[in-house]
Amino acid sequence: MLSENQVEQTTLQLPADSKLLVSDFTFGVATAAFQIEGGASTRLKSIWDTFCEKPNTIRDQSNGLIACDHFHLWEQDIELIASLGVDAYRFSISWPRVMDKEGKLVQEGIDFYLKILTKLHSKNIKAFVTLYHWDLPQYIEDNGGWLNRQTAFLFRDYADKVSKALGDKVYSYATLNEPFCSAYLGYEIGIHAPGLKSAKYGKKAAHHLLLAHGLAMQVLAKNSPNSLNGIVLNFSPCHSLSDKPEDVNAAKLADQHFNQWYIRPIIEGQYPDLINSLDYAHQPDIVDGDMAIIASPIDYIGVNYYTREIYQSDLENGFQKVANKPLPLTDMGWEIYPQGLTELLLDLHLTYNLPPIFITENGAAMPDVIIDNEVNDQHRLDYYQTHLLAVDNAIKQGVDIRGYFAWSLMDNFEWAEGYVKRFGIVYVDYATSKRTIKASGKAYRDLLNSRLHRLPQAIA
Ligand code: GCO
Repeated sequence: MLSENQVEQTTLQLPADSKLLVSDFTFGVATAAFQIEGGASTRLKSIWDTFCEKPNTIRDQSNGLIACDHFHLWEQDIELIASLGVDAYRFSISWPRVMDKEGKLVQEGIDFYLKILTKLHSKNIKAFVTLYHWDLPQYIEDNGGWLNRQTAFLFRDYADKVSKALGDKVYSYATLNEPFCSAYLGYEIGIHAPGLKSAKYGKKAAHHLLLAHGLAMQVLAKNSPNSLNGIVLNFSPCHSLSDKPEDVNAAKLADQHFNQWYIRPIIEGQYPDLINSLDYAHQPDIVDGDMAIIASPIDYIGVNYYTREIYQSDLENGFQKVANKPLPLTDMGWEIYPQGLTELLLDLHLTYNLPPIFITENGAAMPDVIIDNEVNDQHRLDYYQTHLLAVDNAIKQGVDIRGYFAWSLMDNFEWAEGYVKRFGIVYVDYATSKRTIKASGKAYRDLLNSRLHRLPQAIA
């Protein structure tokens, strides 16, 4: 039983002066191709297909062959998205669906996305398209993947062909989603595809990813000058366990490795000073002119935020993540720390000369249960409530934030966690593919509708 002062809030509420209620603030939901599409027999293999086939890589031994079957259910999914009253939908293009091994466009693959774009347009929903959300074609990995400089040029070619084929139907492009995850999780510690593990690989892969981003930005500026073109990065503020100088330094070092390593070259054309103290074998292979390409102008920066991390000093590596997290935690074991989002946004704003920011992902995995067609995900709803206020707070302190996307539209393949972790504001029954809007999804919808009621012109 709840006591009187613990009344559950079943709606999302923003103060009347909230900067999120202005008519040009964009609210959306986000997904990624490999996590929802399925339809694997109609595309080439990606590194995630291969990774899933290896033993002990995915917690529930699952894969992305069917996933949410969005490949077949896309039309009803867009109806669902529209029913939530969002302004925008962020999704990714599967590179192995739209290009063949010779680097030629596959028309059937492009047609799939053209149908989606046309339907979104008919619903007045802006399309935020991510070109790379981790599903590298396996044949490219077979040639070294992101450790091979050539992959950056293959990505440029892919971005060129896709952006020409999609024409003016895309409101915004992101070149890459979270290059940190591709480089560090995929090539340095091996918990994501392609599962390589070497301290030598992480920064080399990261450099080629960043180069790919810069090359693609140049192509997008030419092919799609009217869309908002940028990149999506993930950040976790790095806090120190204590005030001891060695712990404070440990947190700073982790921040350089995991956060600043990606944003600084993009905004300032330089890696953090940490580069000077890296072992030679761990250094990225930088060719003259690369940094200027990486720093090609961007129209916006996408910020993904889930949690903060706490570090202490460590003699061997300089820093070590503290395993015991302060409560409360999400089902991923990630600390719920909304003030970290305000802190992060202010910090980025004060450190860099940034273009407008979109919060391109924010959300939480919770141990959902469905009873009588209802999912009462109170904890997720609370997570959204506190994080939306955290964004509002940052805007009020002067940060230029133009939009917010909930991760995720629906439960999906959560990478190494398989289908065990649910991030959706819509529940997916994987046996039947049935979708059910959770309490958090209804609250999100009601918040957006109340806003549209106040400002009927919100969807331009
Ligand atoms: C990410 C990924 C998502 C994850 C989400 C939760 O960009 O990190 O885009 O694919 O599902 O972050 O871990």
